[in-house]
Amino acid sequence: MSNIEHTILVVDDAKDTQLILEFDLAAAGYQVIACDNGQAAIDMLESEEVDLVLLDMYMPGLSGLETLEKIKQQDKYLNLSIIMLSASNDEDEVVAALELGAADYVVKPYVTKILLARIRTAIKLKEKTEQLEYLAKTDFLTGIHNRGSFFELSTNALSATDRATQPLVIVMLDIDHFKRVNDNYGHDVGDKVLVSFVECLTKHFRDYDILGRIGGEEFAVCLTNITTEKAHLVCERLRKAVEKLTIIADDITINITVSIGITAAQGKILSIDALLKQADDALYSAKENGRNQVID
Ligand code: GH3
Ligand code: MG
Ligand code: MG
Ligand code: MG
Repeated sequence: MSNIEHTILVVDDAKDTQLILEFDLAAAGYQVIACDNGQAAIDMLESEEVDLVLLDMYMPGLSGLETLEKIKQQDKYLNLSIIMLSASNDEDEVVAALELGAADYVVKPYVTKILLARIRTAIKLKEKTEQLEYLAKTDFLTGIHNRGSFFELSTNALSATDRATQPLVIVMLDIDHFKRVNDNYGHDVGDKVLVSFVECLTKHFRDYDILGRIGGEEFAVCLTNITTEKAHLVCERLRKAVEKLTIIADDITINITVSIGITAAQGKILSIDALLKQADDALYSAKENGRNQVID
C-alpha cells in the first residue's frame, strides 16, 4: 500500500513544528491534516479517516497524555496508531504514554528518516491487527459473522435494548436436507450452495441486522427495532425466495429449501444463549412439521 492512501493527523501547538512535520510527511507521500490542540484533534478524528496521529506532549488545554487517554478510552480507536512527539525525554513520561496506548514515542528534534520508519511500522501494525481481527470475526466461506462474533454482537445488542419497549428478535435458519447436496454433488458444490444461500439471506435483511453462520448449514440473525409479526413476514419472504433460488454450480442446477425458527426477547430476561435455544426449538418444530416453513 502506498503512503498516499494513508492520512496522518499532526497535533502540535507550535506552528513552526506543525509546518515542518506537514512538509516532511507530505514529501513522503502522506495525506496530512493538522491542528494545534487536543480537543480539536479529538473532534477531527470524529469527522476524518485517520491512520495515524502524531501527538505533541506539551500543549495548552489538554496535554498530549490527556488527549491520548481520551482517545484510547473509545473502543473504536483501540487500533489507531498514536506516536507521541516531545522535546523532553523524561523516562516516566515515555512509560506513561506507552501504557496509555501510544504506539511509539519520538523525541524532538526528530530525525526525519527515523520518524518516517517508525510511522511505517506503526501503520503496518495497525493494518495487520485490523486484518487479523477481521479474520477472527468472519466466516471465511460466506463473509458473514462467525459464531463467536455473532454471539458477541448480539449480546451487545441485547444489553443495549430496552426489553420492556423494544423488541429484539432472534431467527435461526437451517438448510433442509443439505447433506444430500454434498452426497449427490460433492462438498465443493455444497460450498457454492452455502454462498448463494447467504447472498439471498443478506438481501432480505437490513445492513444493521446481525447475520451469523452458527454451524455448517445453520445460520442466525439478530434483529432489533422490529416486531415478531414483521420479522415473520421478512422470513416468509426469504423462505419463498430460497425456494425459487436456482443455484448453478459446475453446470448442475440445484434447488434448496430452508426451515426457520423465530423467537422474541420482549419482556423476557434471557441471555442470547437462551434465546437461541428458543429459536432452535421453533426451528426443530419447523423440521418436524415437514420443513420449508417458518415457525415462531
Ligand atoms: P435437515 O433438513 O434435518 O437439516 O438435514 P440436513 O441434511 O441439512 O442436516 P444434517 O445436520 O444431517 O447435515 C448437515 C450437513 O452439512 C452435513 C455436513 O457435511 C454439511 N456441512 C457442514 N458444513 C459444511 C460446509 O462448510 N460445506 C459443505 N459443503 N457442507 C457442510
Ligand atoms: Mg507543544
Ligand atoms: Mg440442515
Ligand atoms: Mg443442521
